[in-house]
Amino acid sequence: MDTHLIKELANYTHSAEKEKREITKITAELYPELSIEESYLVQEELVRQKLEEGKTIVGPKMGITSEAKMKQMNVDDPIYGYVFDYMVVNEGDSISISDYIHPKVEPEIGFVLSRDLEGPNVTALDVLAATEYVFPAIEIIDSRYENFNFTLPDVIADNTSAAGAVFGTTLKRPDNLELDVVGVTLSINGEIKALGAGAAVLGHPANSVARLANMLAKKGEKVKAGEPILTGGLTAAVMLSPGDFVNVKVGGIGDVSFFVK
Ligand code: OOG
Ligand code: MG
Repeated sequence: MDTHLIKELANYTHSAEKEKREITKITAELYPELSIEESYLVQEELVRQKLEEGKTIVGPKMGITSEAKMKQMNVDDPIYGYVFDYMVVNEGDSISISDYIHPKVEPEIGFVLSRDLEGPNVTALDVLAATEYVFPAIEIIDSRYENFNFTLPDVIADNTSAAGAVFGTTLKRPDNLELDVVGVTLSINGEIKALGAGAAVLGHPANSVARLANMLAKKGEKVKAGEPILTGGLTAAVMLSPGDFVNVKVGGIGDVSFFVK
């Protein structure tokens, strides 16, 4: 895959994001043979373009880490992408639906590490020993592809549908939590739309951070201390509509909310 094609594909998803416009997935016509490895090269170029525009990375995100997400999106392997500064929504704030294409929300458990973790052999135990705190989070995903229809390489080249993140401010040390058996609810206007437990994410959300460290090691990068890390949707994602009040509650940790206008 030459650099010209990498740039072309990064421009393709990047311009769709900026113009809030749906596009046909890359593997439909543009480049059907796009592999996972190539799609991460496209993602790297997309990240480079954003950084060049002055945007900054807030933290990494894992995706497709639960069976609920695998089934909903019809893809079957964990992937990673990045949350940027312009995507962050403050807890309790409002978003405008017109700033997105077809946004959905998913409940997630976030981690912040006190020291860097470098793969390839990072375990969940390493992650928990290095965890400064965990927090409740809501991810807003907005695939640039028509009807959220994509293959794994497509979604990787689209920065894993990253569009928004609401980080809860109830920070808890993980020592006294059993993150695999904590319950999680996603409510919209007071009605529970989805629910699950921490174990939905690769058996334990710490496994997701370990997996991230081990995947990043392939390109010589690590999971950095201090960055908020999203471990992936615990449940299927839910479509947003104007007027929605979205709340995610994580047992023993706290809750986080925002409004949709
Ligand atoms: C891809 C993003 C997946 C998650 O938490 O599983 C993701 C998508 O579903 O559009 O962020
Ligand atoms: Mg997610």
